[in-house]
Amino acid sequence: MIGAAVTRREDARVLLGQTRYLDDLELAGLAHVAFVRSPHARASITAIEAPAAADGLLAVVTAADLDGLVRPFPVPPLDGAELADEPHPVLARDEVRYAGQPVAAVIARTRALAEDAAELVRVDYEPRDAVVNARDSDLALMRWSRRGGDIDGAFAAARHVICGSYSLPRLVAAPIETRGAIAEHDPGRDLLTVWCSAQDPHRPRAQLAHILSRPDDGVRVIVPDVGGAFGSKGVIAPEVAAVAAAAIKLGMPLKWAEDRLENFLAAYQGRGIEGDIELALDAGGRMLGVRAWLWADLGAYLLTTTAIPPHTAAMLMTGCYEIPAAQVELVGARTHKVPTGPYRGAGRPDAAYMLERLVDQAARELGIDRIELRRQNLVRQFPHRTPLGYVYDSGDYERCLDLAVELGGLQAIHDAGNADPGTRIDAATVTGIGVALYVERAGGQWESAEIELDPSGRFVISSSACPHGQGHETTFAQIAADRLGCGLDQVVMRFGDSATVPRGVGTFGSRSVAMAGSAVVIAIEKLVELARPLAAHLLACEPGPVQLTAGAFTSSASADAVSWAELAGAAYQPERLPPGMEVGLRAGASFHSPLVFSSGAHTAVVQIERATGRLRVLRIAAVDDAGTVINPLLAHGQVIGGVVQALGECLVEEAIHDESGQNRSGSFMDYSLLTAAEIPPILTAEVSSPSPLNPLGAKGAGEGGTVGTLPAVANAVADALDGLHLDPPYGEEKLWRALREAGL
Ligand code: MCN
Repeated sequence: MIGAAVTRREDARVLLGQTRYLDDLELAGLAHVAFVRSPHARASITAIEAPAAADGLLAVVTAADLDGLVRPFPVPPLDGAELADEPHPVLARDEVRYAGQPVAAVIARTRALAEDAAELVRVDYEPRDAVVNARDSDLALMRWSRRGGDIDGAFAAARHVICGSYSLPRLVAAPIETRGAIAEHDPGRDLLTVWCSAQDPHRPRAQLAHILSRPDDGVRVIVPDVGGAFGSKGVIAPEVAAVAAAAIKLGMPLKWAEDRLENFLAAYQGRGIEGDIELALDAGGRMLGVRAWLWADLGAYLLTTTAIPPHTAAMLMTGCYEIPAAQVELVGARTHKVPTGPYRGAGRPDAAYMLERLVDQAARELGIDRIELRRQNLVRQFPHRTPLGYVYDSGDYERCLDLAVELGGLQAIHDAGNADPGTRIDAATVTGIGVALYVERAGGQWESAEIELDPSGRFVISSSACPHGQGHETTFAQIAADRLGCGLDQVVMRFGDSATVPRGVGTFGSRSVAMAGSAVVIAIEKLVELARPLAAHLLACEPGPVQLTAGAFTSSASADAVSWAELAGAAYQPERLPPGMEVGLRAGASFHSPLVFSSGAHTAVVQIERATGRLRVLRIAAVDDAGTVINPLLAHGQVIGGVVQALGECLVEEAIHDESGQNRSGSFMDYSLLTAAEIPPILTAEVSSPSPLNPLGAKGAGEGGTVGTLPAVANAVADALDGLHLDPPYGEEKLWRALREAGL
């Protein structure tokens, strides 16, 4: 089953409309919450006055009402980073720091009445000037720096030093299902239950336990079906914490289901980073060292994971190259905008974009072919410790590069004598080709799984990972069926309820298959060990030579075989058990490992219309290495989804705040996503360098598409513009002006 292109078991439910998302859930006596939000990016609050009464109004809850009940968001330490004591508050109290920040929760019998009543809440603000650009901010929420190898020596010895400045705008994750939660407090058991549209139950539970100063088992989080997250539901919304606290305080179950405008305004955003970066090379083009100064626009406060993407970007600054020395200085600036956090790729595209643009510039300035310059400097020996301290477990970067060049038809363009962009101009268009490689940090930390053979002979597996579109219900069942030798339909997967699934970390960072999938493997190994004595007993032989082969237990000492179904029949009948064996067959395991590193090479061919500046991506070739792939069909879907998100980032996506901190891209009228009609042919191929760090050999596939395509397209655009650098998104006006600047 491992490596089989099985179609998703969950799709029938999705297609028949049988899924149940947060807003589909109802509870008896449920009241509804709407939020009063700050209209200003920066202001002092001098007074908040609730209406005396309004139709259906039940309560107005402000920060003062939650005194003693809530603390700000937890912000864990991060790898030597200096983090300011500026955690996101649940509700704003004396000041607001971004437009859209929740100030008061208004509770009414229906959502519509709550929204009407919210308009009657009077908040007096004293507005102040907002800081919107990271480099203008003199307030840091985060500082981190590291140097490794002889960086001064590298730059002193360099024959060439190539410099570049790059910038990526903020993006919105835009999942189809927006955020939301239902909270109910049972005072008898002092149990808070929160149904939450989240990536997993564990992190929301830990965040709520911290914010509400409750023990872990005083909070139960249930994740229903989730309509996408793309990183944006790893940290609970401050609104969810407010809903939970208000449900406890008021003693009534509450629901908040966010609308699209709120999601644009107040859901944490992704990217938003700029950098100056320098590459030192010797006369022959060998890379000696890299130095980077990064400014991340972290927004107004630290959420639990705000500091992680820029840290990941900083750590990946040597990419897939054998660069002996590196130095990175990172400032996470405070601006008066909604905070940032992980968005698909979460720092990896940022690093790949800056480094791969710079490598292209180096190739140009040194007069070396850009594919050759890359090939010459690739990491070839694994494990490889980067000067910044990551240890790459496995990979075949050269194979990825060769395949991507071949798949993208770049060789043919070269062979046709069209390598020089000058020869690719015709009356109507200019054409560019781009190549980029990437390394993707994946896996790490730990996950767990529990498996039970139930009396009917089905395997019920509870996993600490939690799907929100990836297809774990199929993938994890494949892993189990493979190891158990059973059919897929004999495996039942359970996810997403902190009261019934084992503890774990969560679904993010392309880590579920490598970590939680490996936990399933180990739990199965334990189950098989527990089953062997029972099988031996039923075979009337010694357990020693009993083995599981093709779904049945056999022994050299017996001609018979015992199936899992027979074991299930016996395991719950004490009189059929060998002496000392417990009733039932169940096992649990956790798995931990260091990070694993996926990788890949993408190429892009683009054409810019000279009269209009319109960019057409003609094709993308994506070659990705996720180690052992469990389900090539689903992994391919992940790559395609990621590539399309990256194309959106290249072509149209940009979250814009004006100079007063107002969100100017607050709806789908102003923030565009690509539609299927705008997607070029995406050619994919796979390289497989199994990871030595887990029993599956698996690495991550969930983000690679977003990481490789951005720099490939950016390099292709620069190639078309005869080397002129532009940051995305590549809108028509920007390209039209650039064509004129480049004399094209
Ligand atoms: N897979 C595989 N073999 C591997 C690795 C992955 O077959 N060696 C396939 C499996 O089908 C698996 C899927 O790819 O279910 C993703 O696995 P993995 O790379 O382990 O990533 P996670 O399951 O941890 O998912 C997280 C990742 C991230 S970080 C974002 S962001 C993202 C993504 O998944 N958000 C998504 N893909 C998404 N897809 C959907 N539909 N919706 C989102 O919100």
